[in-house]
Amino acid sequence: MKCKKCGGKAVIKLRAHNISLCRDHFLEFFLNRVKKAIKDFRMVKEGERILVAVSGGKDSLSLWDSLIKLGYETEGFYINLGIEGYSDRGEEKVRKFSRERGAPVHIAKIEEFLGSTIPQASKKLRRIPCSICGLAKRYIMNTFALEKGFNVIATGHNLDDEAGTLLGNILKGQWGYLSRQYPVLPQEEGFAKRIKPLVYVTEKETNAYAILGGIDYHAEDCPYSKGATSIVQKEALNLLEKHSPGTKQRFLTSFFKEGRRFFREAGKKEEVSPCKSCGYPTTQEICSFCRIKERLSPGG
Ligand code: Q46
Ligand code: ZN
Ligand code: ZN
Repeated sequence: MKCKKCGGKAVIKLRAHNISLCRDHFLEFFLNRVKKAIKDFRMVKEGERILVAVSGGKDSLSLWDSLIKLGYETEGFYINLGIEGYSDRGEEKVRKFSRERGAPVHIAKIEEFLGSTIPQASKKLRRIPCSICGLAKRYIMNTFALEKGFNVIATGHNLDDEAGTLLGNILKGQWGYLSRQYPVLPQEEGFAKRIKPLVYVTEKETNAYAILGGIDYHAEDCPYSKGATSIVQKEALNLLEKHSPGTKQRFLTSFFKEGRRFFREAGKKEEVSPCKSCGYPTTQEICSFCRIKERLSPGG
């Protein structure tokens, strides 16, 4: 197998693009895909500071690495969820990456915001950990970004994640979510802009980028991610992809270009106003984060 660019020894075959590439040309290919996504969706304006949400895993560290290589001004943000062993090992990888690249990272502990770790909160409220975790991460990340003057929050969702979410929303008939599924969500009152620069690269490509690029990432999955429906949806898409390479990319791109607009009506947002307790935008009097925090407090 030879590299299509230089004739050297290829290390990866990309069936969706009908090419094989050597290490160096693959790393270049990956960066070009990230660059193209940023340009196609006009994700970043000149001078904008980017806060990169990092977990220590291959996606978020590959994202941070590529943004640094593409010359963006970035800082990392890690939230330690207090999940025994797993969270501390993730934090270690993030700190190491930050030291090696000379890129600043901010570390937050969820307990400082919520008064409990994710496993404690889940037990006390009898709710699945992910439902509290997702909401709390979004809240903490957003308030931190706005407070510190970051215009943009970047997350490591890749093509497989986005195509899987799209399939899930269609299967569940969540039409309102469909109109808001896009790789860039603009800055709105009380919310920082959110971007997904890995939307054109697959999980396999991101994995290869992390390994070939020498990124020391946290290979463990969160213990609560097991059995998630999203994994089954991704597997279903991989089966289709195997049969017809390029399916995932076509599915997602045609939705962004053509399909999404049909769901605009369903996605009309309810009026938001500042939370009476913390000022965060909410459709209710008190935001969901404050309500969870209240229930977790000693007298709650
Ligand atoms: S939501 Fe759930 Fe993830 Fe939080 S508890 Fe783990 S699996 S980390 S993206
Ligand atoms: Zn080559
Ligand atoms: Zn609030």
